[in-house]
Amino acid sequence: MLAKRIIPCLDVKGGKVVKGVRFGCLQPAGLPVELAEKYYAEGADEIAFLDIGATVEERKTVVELVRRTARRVFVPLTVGGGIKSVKAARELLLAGADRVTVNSAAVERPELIGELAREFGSQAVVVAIDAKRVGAGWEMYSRAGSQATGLDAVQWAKQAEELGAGELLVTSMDRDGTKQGFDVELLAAIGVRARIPVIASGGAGGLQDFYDAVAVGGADAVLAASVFHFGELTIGQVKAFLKEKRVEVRP
Ligand code: 0VR
Repeated sequence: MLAKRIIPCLDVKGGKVVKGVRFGCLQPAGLPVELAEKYYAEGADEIAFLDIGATVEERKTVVELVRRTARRVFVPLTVGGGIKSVKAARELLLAGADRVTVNSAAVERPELIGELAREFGSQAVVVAIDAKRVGAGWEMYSRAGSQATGLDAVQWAKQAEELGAGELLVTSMDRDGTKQGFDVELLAAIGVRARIPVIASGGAGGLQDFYDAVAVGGADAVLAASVFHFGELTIGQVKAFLKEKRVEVRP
């Protein structure tokens, strides 16, 4: 059984780590490289950077952040936010990222997923699914949660896999930053359809949430931001709890 991965997520805007609730009211949450080093020292299995700024300037800043982090942090770095082309992905991978995540650009041009997979291998391509509950299902959102796409999130996840995605980063917009727990129904709905790994994201509030994401939601990895940035939980505490519950984790 593959170990479940714990992935702290650093949402970056203006060169600083920020954290909001349901993709809004962003608060400062620390310095990116220092925070990444701290989480690496605490035993993070991967580190995710999400560039939520919208400008070209921001993109240059994030490339530099990745370059500096990759010299100090020796676990896989996954970087996303505004990636629209193979060229932009290559710049981040050459700077030291191991994988890129795409959302809006893949919704607008689904063939981007295959282009990235053919160029870098599926293992370097994560498709981010930002989903909001609508009726009995979930709608896919793009553009940092601002644009309803009209797409069914579960269908889109399946399509992303068929197009070449190596992993799915499934974020519940309803739960993001709320610490009310993951949307395990969303995770399970996608997990039963997709053969590729699913990273749970959005809503981590306590130790039990991490367990529920893997045991009930079937996630292969768990991403969190608020509880780690605001010092409510450490990665060590999460891993010890999961180990106690007989969930395989990397020491
Ligand atoms: P927590 O609930 O704090 O653990 O959030 C984890 C995860 O949802 C966030 O770090 C991140 O995926 C939220 N995403 C986006 C965004 C936040 C602000 C603006 C845009 C985006 O595009 O994903």
